[in-house]
Amino acid sequence: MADFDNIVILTGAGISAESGIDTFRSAGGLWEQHRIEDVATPEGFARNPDLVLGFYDARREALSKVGPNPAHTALARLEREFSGNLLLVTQNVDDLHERGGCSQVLHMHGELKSALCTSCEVRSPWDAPMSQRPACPVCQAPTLRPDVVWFGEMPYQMERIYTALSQCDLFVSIGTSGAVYPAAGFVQEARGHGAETLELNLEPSEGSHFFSQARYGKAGELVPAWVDELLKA
Ligand code: BJW
Repeated sequence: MADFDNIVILTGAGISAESGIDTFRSAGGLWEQHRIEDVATPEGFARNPDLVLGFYDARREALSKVGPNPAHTALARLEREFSGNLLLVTQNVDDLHERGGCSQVLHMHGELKSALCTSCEVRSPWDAPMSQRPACPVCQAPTLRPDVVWFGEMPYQMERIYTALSQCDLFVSIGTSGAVYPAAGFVQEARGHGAETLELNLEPSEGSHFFSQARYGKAGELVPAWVDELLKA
């Protein structure tokens, strides 16, 4: 594998699948069990906050019962040992990258273990249920919501991500279906700036034809092998 100085990695639900976390769009995935409009839009939250808070409480609780897999720990090794610039962007709201040893993770769709107060708009670390309407630790209003990015909302830190995409010489997408924008457009953005592009996924994503290289299989096998190759180059 060639030498690279600036790498951007995008991860999706597929990287956490082998840890036991449901993906969204696979058979039996979260969107077969729940309607997107009900649980992943601001309108759904306004209509039925109990349903939405319960959905995220259950996922936060489930997260405490699983751990990182070899794909997460391999990326942590890359973060430690790669001598160039690396930006790890995840669409995932779980904390498995961090628990796998990564210290710099950009959660563009927010985090399960964070609360956003709709009154004072402050984000606070959060590891408890929200269904009982706890008080915001900053303004005390009982107006916390999950600090996640729903459809129609702006993902976090887009400026920083697009700057990194414009400067990277390698863009790698791991375990994402390419069904959700703006993340699905990152490959074209990086390619447009001359980067090499690599997809690591169980199967071709919706945008697979935009990648210059692809490897298909389980993230827990593909990612450690790719990190090995990159660090040996
Ligand atoms: C494995 C594996 C294994 C399995 N190993 N791999 C029309 C056209 C274009 C865009 C739009 C449009 N209409 C509306 C939009 C915009 C909209 C959008 O994209 N809609 C689409 C449905 C078309 N997007 C938005 O609204 C976003 N905001 C926005 O656009 O703001 C305006 C803006 C403008 C300009 C610049 C910037 C912004 C917000 C999107 C928010 C998405 N939120 C969610 C929920 C977050 C909280 C939560 O977790 O509940 O984010 S939806 C859900 O999908 C979640 C995920 O992060 C996201 C992506 O899913 P992901 O990770 O790809 O999972 P899956 O399940 O789809 O795929 C898993 C993959 O893994 C599969 O490929 C498997 O094969 C693979 N896999 N096992 C390796 N073991």
